[in-house]
Amino acid sequence: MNNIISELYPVNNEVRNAQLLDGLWRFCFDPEGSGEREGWQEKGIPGAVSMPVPASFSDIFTEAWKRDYCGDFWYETDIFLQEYREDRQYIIRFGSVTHRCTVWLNGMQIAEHEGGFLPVLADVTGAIRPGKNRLSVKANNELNETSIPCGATAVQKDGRKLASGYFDFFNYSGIQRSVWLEQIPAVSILDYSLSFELDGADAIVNYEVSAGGAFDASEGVTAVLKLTDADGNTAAGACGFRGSFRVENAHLWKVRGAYLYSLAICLEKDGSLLDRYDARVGIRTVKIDGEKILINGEPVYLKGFGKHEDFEVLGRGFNYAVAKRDYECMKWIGANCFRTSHYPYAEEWYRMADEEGFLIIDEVPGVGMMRSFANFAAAGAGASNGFFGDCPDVELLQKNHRQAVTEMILRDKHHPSVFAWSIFNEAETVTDAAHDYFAPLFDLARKLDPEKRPVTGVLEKTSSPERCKCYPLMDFICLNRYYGWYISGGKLEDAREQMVGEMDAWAAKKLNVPFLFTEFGTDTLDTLHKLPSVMWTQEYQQEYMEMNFSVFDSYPFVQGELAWNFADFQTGQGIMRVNGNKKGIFSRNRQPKAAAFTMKKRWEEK
Ligand code: EVA
Repeated sequence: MNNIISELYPVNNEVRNAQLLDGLWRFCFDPEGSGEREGWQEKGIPGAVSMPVPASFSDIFTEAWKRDYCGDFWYETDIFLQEYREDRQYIIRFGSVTHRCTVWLNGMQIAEHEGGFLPVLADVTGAIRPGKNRLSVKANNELNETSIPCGATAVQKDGRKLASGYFDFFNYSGIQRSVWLEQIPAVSILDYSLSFELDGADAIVNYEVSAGGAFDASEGVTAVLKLTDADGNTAAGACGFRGSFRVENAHLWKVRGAYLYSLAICLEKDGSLLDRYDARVGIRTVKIDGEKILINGEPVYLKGFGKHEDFEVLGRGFNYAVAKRDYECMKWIGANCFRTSHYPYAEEWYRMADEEGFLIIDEVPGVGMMRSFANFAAAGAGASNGFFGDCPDVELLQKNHRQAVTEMILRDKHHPSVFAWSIFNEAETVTDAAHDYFAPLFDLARKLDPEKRPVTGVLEKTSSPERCKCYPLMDFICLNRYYGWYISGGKLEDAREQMVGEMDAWAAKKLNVPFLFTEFGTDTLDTLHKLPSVMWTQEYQQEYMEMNFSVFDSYPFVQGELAWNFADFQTGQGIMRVNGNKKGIFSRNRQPKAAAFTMKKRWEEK
């Protein structure tokens, strides 16, 4: 765990410098897994080709074996440092490396990280030198039942490995997010936490700042905070490592009406500046009150999508233009929320959501905890298994899961957009072993979050009101349901009856918590029309949505609808997928299908 190095997003100011290392790196596969033994970290990688960073390597090549490659692979680049300063700390920060990596600088190991969707941090103070430095990364994208997401790795007849995820998205891999070299003061701000209370027109901001390096607070180092409004006027200030301050007539961050303050957090000694971190702050509160979700004390009905980081050629590589287009499409359709299904996204997504006023359910890669690549279908057919009872090393799995929850909350707790944490998607939840596995992870999330946001998990069909043992852990309940697709496909009236049957059973429990539909949808080809409709056509997707909406509207505890999926996305190959999952309301190139207009009409009125 990288808990000593700060997770704070890189900033540039008078004392901090963050240099992007993105661009064309050198790349090679290492199918024998022999690179480290052969000293590639010292000698350089053999037979390298150029590879864009950030991007998944998968859809860059034209050969199938490279797209489907599973095993070790290497990236390498040169970093040029003009001057080494003794009073600075040097940090290399990868937004993520999927799914695990070891990193060297000039042949010296500087980091090792498990988990493919959260930052990899390396303190290279002392290791980096003036002039040219070689940065080498050995990454690996195998899947197993002790890492998250879960899956299996098979060896094929030709000796090549093949990953099969217990999940429905392509196992995109590589350095998929930006890489930075940060230079920060030797005495530096490690972390800060904020929480908010509303008091009439004012807000009380409770804060805590932690600092590290060669310093001792008793030696006269102090934290000084200054909050500035969007017009550049000072709104509040405070001194000391913890405390609270009042913002008079606070301008609140609202859903689809964002307002961000700037917060300068400074470390000072005898009036001189040691470090400064520039944060953006959205003042808002989150609360669950009975069946309602309250933002700033007001109920909000969630409208939006489960998404993926996914696009042509880039794979899961972050790209500002694609992300911006997604926000524009979501605004056009009247959405206000999305879930980062099924892993924490690149941090730029959250920074943009803060600005655009979207709510986010932030999800760890706790997906595939059911031994089936298509549990949504298997479950529909009544299948289920006790994943946690016979997982090969449940303690190791839980350790990796705990690490992901910790790193996600440390990374994302500052975002006003993030209003809830999701601990799993469609895990097995029907055994006592599942409950015992998840309970400590829910506790951990509650403990780590200074704002005590709601914590949830996402339930598939087997997790029924009668059988699920994990819903009592959740602050609100998320259901993924495909009545009219995997169940009673093509028979929407039968589907409605079954769906109502299940909803009546939930209602009878009188849980007095909000419910969200976090997935519902139909595979739909953006080229296919038919009257009367049949499955896979755009007309069917519209009728399915209308049926679902009418059921949602008859249960007041349903407080949101996140359709599956925002856009079509790549999956592995199989008879259930036509070059990927086609449940998008938008096509993969972000154009609306017919149902988008149905949803726009509803969401603009709701
Ligand atoms: C689907 N169903 O069938 C989706 C999957 C998703 O892509 C699910 O949570 O239940 C899963 O990953 O299209």
